[in-house]
Amino acid sequence: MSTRRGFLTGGLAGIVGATIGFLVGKNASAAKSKNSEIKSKDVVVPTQVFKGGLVISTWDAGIQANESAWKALKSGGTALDMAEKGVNQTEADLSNLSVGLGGLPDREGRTTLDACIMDSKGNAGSVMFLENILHPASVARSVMEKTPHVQLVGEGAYQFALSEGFEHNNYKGEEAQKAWREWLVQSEYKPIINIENHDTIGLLSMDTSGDISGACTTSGLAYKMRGRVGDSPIIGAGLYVDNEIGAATSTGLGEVVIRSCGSFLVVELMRQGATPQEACMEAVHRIAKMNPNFKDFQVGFLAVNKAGEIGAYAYRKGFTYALYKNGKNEVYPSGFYLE
Ligand code: SD4
Repeated sequence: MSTRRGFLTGGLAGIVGATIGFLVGKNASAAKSKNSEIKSKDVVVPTQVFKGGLVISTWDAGIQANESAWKALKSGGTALDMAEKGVNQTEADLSNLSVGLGGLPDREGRTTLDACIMDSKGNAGSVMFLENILHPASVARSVMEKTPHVQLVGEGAYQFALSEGFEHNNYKGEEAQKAWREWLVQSEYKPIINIENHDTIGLLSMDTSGDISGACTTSGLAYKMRGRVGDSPIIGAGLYVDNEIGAATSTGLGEVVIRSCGSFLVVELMRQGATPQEACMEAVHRIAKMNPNFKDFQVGFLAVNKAGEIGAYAYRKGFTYALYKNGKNEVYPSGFYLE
């Protein structure tokens, strides 16, 4: 047991998680050594795989995304189809101010989109700083499936999208444009917690074979500098999937997530034996430690492991997530760090 928990520090040390059925893998003998620190070579191999299907996604809007993901599963889709179709639902909701073409624009009044997707085989695709395309997550899937690359940016991503049959879309959200014009009066750039109505959608899906995929899509921080890219389209930051272990996704201030390789960190912590909840907490604690003088931000992580256990934790109060599991699709508040 001490090997499983040896790496956990500070506030997590006393937490006894509910992880079930995990074995330390081929380096079990190393794990049994006197050294209570888990060795990086140790792999915690799940012995139990959840096959009931599951979707977890960020914020209240996740509830509709989960429904779409579930529909994809029911019509024979894979975990990857679930992830794509799930977030497509949110992208198509033009009333959403943080995802898709209805999202709040950058300082120059232009909405630029970031998205990525990852499948159960470790394949990944991403688009960043993409304009005038309704479904960036689907373009990310095309990057993954049809190019030898992982990331396409800006004009190149846009041209690729057109070549794949995605249509140019001129939509400019009235509400978003109005908010931007109001912002212009002071032109003060301050990422504000939850006020931007964080709705970035990060979604993790498990199909009935127990395979995991994920997608993350956003219009990013409101009134960002032109060209700014957040964590959401960055593999390992906004999203990471390791089908052997589990997956994680993030929302909130992308800069702090990128600097901590947040989603990759969460998955690696699970690999070393943490429950999804412990892993999300440790990632948030680490971000808190890295940013001791800067408290005016929000960040939240979601995670799932092969056993179908989930984790959700945020820096501040207010982060919610939607979970579709065992026939129920409901929104829950996450735990949080800052009292
Ligand atoms: C970003 N993480 O661009 C995104 C913003 C976000 O809900 O999550 N908003 O930094």
